[in-house]
Amino acid sequence: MNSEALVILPTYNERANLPLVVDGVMAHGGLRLLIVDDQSPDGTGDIADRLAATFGGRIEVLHRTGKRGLGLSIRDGFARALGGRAELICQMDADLSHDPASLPALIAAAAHADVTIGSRYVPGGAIVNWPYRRRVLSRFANMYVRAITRLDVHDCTSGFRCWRRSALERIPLGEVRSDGYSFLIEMLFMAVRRGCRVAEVPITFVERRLGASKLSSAVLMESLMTPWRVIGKPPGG
Ligand SMILES: Nc1nc2c(ncn2[C@@H]2O[C@H](COP(=O)(O)OP(=O)(O)OP(=O)(O)O)[C@@H](O)[C@H]2O)c(=O)[nH]1
Ligand SMILES: [Mg+2]
Repeated sequence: MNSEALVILPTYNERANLPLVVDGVMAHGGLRLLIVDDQSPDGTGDIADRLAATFGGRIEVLHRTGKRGLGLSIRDGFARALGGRAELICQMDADLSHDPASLPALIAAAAHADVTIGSRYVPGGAIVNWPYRRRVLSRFANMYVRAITRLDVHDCTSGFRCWRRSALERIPLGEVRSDGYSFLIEMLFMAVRRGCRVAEVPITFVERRLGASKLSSAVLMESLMTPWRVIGKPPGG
């Protein structure tokens, strides 16, 4: 496997999941890990430090302070990664919804794309244990985003991605304003607008079994507005 690949793992209250995800990522020889914790009240940050000590040198932990947020965390992770030597920079959730076993496929596809997406909505992709309303919401979100932004991507809201360093370097990270799903949409739109080639590889997304979701209605509302903002037009305009 590419020895210059780094995986960014944002965490907030994932103490039960983190050791399992870390084991899964570390099972792939060449990979390094950057855990970005937002001062999780459940002590995930301490667990991350212990894991970093166990896997000497392959894991770094970024303890964020200040405003918490998934988008802010991944942005800080990207900035840290670009300051290092990684040629490929992956991002994935730490709640076991994204299977570390899919990382080699993502990384392999990155040979021919600037950003590769682990996709639920290409042949071979699947979702396990999501209630009907979550499936409908996610499908609707993707149709909505595609219709407004004209992005030719089946899963615009997947947070399982692999970026080439050169693609991330093209994006002015300081200008990315949104959080949650909006952050994912905005990053993808900016990348495509700057000429990045997108590939999708099928993944099986599994609903989290441990810990609590941080998905809020504010995050969903923001996602409704973001496609209009990124294309630079008011809704309906
Ligand atoms: N550093 C950091 N990580 C976060 C924050 N919010 C969520 N995360 C992490 O981001 C990943 C995705 O969060 P989830 O709570 O699973 O949100 P989701 O996947 O959109 O929602 P579900 O589908 O319900 O799981 C997980 O690894 C979380 O621990 C945050 O504010 N800061
Ligand atoms: Mg999740």
